Amino acid sequence: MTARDLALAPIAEKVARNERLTRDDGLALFNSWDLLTIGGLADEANRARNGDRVSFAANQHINPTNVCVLRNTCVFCSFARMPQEDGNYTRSLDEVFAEADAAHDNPTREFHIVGGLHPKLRLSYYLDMFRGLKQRHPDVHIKALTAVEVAHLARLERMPVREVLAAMREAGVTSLPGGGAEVFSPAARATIADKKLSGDEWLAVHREAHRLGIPSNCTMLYGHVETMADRVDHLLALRALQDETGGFLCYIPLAYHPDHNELGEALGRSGTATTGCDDLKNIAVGRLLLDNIPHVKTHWPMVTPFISQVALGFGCDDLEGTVVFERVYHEAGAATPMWLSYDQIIELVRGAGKEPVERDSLYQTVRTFEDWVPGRASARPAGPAGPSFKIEHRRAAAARGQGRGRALPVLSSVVAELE
Ligand code: V47
Repeated sequence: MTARDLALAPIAEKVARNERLTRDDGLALFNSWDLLTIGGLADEANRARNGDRVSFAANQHINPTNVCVLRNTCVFCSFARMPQEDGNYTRSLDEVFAEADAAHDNPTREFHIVGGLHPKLRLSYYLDMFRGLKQRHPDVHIKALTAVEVAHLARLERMPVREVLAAMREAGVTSLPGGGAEVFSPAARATIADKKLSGDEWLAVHREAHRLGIPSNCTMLYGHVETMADRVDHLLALRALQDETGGFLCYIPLAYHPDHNELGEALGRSGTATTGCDDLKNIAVGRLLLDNIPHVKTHWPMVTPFISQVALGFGCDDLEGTVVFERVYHEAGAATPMWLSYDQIIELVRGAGKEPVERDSLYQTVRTFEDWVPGRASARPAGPAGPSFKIEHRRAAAARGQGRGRALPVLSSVVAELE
């Protein structure tokens, strides 16, 4: 393929030779204006690996609690609440089971379970949840708890991370989601997620999981204060761990949403999420640098189903699934639908000229759709009914007049105002 930006010509040759890209190549890609060349190269790399297949899981997101001890220091997050803050919630196990029961009349294959770092919820709460879900829905895979939640439970229980992971696996967890990675750069992390576990600690939890035979996903949160070098270094750290363990199934770039959180306010970004070009570039560069991770997923609740459809031609072979009810990004201003039906997902994939494949959490094929008749799919619910399932946006700390922990470089003016 001929690059229009001449800086990309050597990279195009490497992609054609299936040669590993370097840090400088990553920087050249992120710094280039030539989106179509970058997308074309990523499409080439993806087709060589996955052909025209695009997979999705019929999944259901469940967020057991939004109470989080990092509420005041993860300034990019709009989901978390203090224990006494308006809008805080913690589900009983019966409530979680009732929410999951929406799966009975629907073809759910995966529960995606992530939430806040609750100061009091113990490991036994989560293990009972996993066992109860497995008992009620034996065929549904459980993808649960980010590395951050696992490390939090290990601290709370004074147990090694390895033992927490082994207990989760025993209770029915199939894989770990990729959240909590944010961006590994210590400088960016100090600004956006000061008290969260470090990049090395995040990688250590995934390394432990992989050693135990628990595969996982990985993510990068982009579009906030990170530099292009931060992005490349983050991707190279993921690639290095994958060389070591082979345990990552999928990479998902996560587009920062700036509404109802302190970072968006401090940056003056409320209402302005990432651009379509940057969303597509992050997908494509992820595909090109992560030559050892089998799948790249586009997360339509964040970047819109429209951008996700285009992303399928920019190196992506996996699409976020049916979801049912999404809180993390909708709290932060995402204006996308809460869920997509089977029909909508199949149409979206076919509209991109690709072949839809339903998969399970381990990327095994569940079904293909040659004989699919639109309209016959069981409709997905619009989320469980009831007031606690509505999104009630958090008021940012400044508006509430409550202070955050300590001053961070980029946010110092906002913090001064708060203190
Ligand atoms: O770690 C939080 C992100 C993640 C915002 O493995 C935000 O399949 C954008 O784990 N703007 C949690 N992003 C979600 C997660 C996940 C998501 C999708 C797929 C998978 C998977 C896992 O959500 C957090 C953080 O990076 N997040 N706040 C925000 N304002």
